[in-house]
Amino acid sequence: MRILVFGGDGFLGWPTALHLSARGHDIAVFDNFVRRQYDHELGTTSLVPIEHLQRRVTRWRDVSGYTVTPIVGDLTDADAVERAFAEFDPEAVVHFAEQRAAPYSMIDRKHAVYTQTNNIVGTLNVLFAIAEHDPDVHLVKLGTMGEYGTPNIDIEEGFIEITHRGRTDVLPFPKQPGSFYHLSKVFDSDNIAFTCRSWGLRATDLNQGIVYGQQTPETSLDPTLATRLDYDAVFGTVLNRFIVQAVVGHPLTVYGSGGQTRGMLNILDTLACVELALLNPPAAGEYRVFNQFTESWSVAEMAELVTGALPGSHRVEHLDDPRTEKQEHYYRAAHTKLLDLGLVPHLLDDEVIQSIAELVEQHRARVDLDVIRPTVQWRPDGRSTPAEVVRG
Ligand code: NAD
Ligand code: USQ
Repeated sequence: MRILVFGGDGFLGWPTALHLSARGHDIAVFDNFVRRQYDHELGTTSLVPIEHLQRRVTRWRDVSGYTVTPIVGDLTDADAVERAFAEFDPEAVVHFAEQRAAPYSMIDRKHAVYTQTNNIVGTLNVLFAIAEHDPDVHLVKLGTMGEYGTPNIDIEEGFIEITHRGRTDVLPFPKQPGSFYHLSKVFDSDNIAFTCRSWGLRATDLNQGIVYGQQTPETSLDPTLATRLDYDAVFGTVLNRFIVQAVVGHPLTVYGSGGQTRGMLNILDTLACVELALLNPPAAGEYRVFNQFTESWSVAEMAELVTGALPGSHRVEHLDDPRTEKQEHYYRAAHTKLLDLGLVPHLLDDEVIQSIAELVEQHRARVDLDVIRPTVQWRPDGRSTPAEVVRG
């Protein structure tokens, strides 16, 4: 299959591109390197050194014999997107190319506007390019479990059957996202569903949970092929952060009580899920949603798991929660559709944590302790989460 990977220079896009290339697909990656610019803006960098895209693709060709075509472009530039479609003529596109950090989107008005403009306009440009170039192209779009928020009922996979005043329909599951970033994904989902309904496009919205890990069989072949690993308070995600903190002897930064529960998955399962979605496309006009995670953990449980798996004594610190989020809440989300397609999950255990910790150990000299504590507050007045929200 000819697959165009938007955001193919990022944490997940690059290893996904290699995974698909190694399986014989014809891959192009499209990226504007803005993720590398956020590092400059925030004064941080990936824990694992990463190479420039040009060096990455050259090394991949040398190591594997396969070609990945790099395309430098900005998704918010419609002409650049159209050119990429015209030149590469994809049969499917995988869209990772968004500003993906909730804290970054909450820094201030400028960052909220940037996040929503970048993400929503970029996705609209992809939808128009598909419609104009070839409506048969399958769009695989990375969404987020955070679109649903934490309702006090079971979360379904995209849709819920509702009976109201004697009439029944299957409707989109209600959305209660917790940041301007998560909101951008909700707007994307509505735009994608609308274009499937009205233009007959075919799309898979992967509502992904929080990814942990960094190494994949392809990126491990050579240091030049490594993907990034973030541990700072803006882009670092909870489990990878806790492992880095434990390795360098920093207290584990649990926000609030730590009862916040989230769907999690290993980076290896991200690759497998995207591949499964591509190999099993929806019908023309179908908008489908898969909840892409393999197990749920609370933040406090993850802290306990990390401290238990790694040698030495570790301290867990409960910080005032900089976010507005429920810390104690019900959480049960369906995630059977990818399992039905054949996903065999890599579950979280001591060994997985120890292998990530080994990698961190190799690069521990690069850890900057100054970027670990959270600085971005959800409320412009800087006050912490109101008690009724914390209780759920
Ligand atoms: P990332 O920031 O490492 O990668 C995104 C890539 O997209 C970057 O290389 C960036 O330069 C590029 N990009 C952003 N805006 C662009 C634009 N306008 N034009 C061209 N390129 C652009 O993020 P990631 O962790 O790899 O996440 C990829 C996708 O998966 C995102 O959509 C994210 O919301 C989603 N996701 C990630 C996680 C996670 O835990 N990392 C969890 C759930 C969902
Ligand atoms: N948290 C801590 N301590 C930390 C870091 C985070 O307690 O040091 C808590 C947060 O308060 C939150 C939870 O851990 O309750 C998850 O935070 P996170 O930063 O790991 O994840 P999140 O902000 O939700 O965003 C990440 C990705 C995003 C993706 C999302 C999937 O950055 O791209 O969409 O995970 S989900 O959470 O399912 O929405």
